[in-house]
Amino acid sequence: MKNVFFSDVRFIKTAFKKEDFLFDRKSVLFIGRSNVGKSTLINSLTMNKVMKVSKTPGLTKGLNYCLVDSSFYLVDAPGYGYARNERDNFAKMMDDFIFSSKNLKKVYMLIDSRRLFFEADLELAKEIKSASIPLTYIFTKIDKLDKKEKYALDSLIQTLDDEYFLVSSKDQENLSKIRKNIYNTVSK
Ligand SMILES: Nc1nc2c(ncn2[C@@H]2O[C@H](COP(=O)(O)OP(=O)(O)OP(=O)(O)O)[C@@H](O)[C@H]2O)c(=O)[nH]1
Ligand SMILES: [Mg+2]
Repeated sequence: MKNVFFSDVRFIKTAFKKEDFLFDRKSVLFIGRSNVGKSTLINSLTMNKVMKVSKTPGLTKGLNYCLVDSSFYLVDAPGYGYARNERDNFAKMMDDFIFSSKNLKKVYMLIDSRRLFFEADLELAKEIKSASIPLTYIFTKIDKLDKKEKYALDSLIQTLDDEYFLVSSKDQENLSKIRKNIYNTVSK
């Protein structure tokens, strides 16, 4: 397959509860701790400033739907592990989304490659697998790694059974692979 580009990209809406979710098209979901770079990645993939990005964690609220080429949704989730009082709401919303979305084809879990896995990541990964939804890890911010961190990431990757990608918002290299992966996922 040649390079895949997402040419028509539209922000559709923010959903806060089950009644607001969209089931009319296939979707892929981006999750991860606050500040790992979910919204940045969606903007890089779409080459569009469709999502809001900030240095301050906790910016994205609700599930943000972005429609690509009138055919599928990229869904940006709020980060976890930041605002304590929002944790219960977040857990309920994600449970609803993961278990009620027949059209959810894959979850991309973003992991800050300097920090690697936290307990919350592993718990959520377990839940996604229990719902039989394919899970792919994306390690972000690889431009920031020092030697020791690179070694830690390499060691971790060797233990992974699941599909994964490495990305940096400073480097276009792996974006094309991820676009292809999304395209193949929603074309099945
Ligand atoms: N150096 C570097 N910075 C990045 C990268 N990806 C994201 N960032 C920065 O990380 C910060 C957080 O990015 P966001 O995309 O808002 O993160 P998020 O996961 O959507 O955060 P929440 O919505 O709060 O959960 C921003 O300052 C980005 O510019 C990357 O690959 N490399
Ligand atoms: Mg965000």
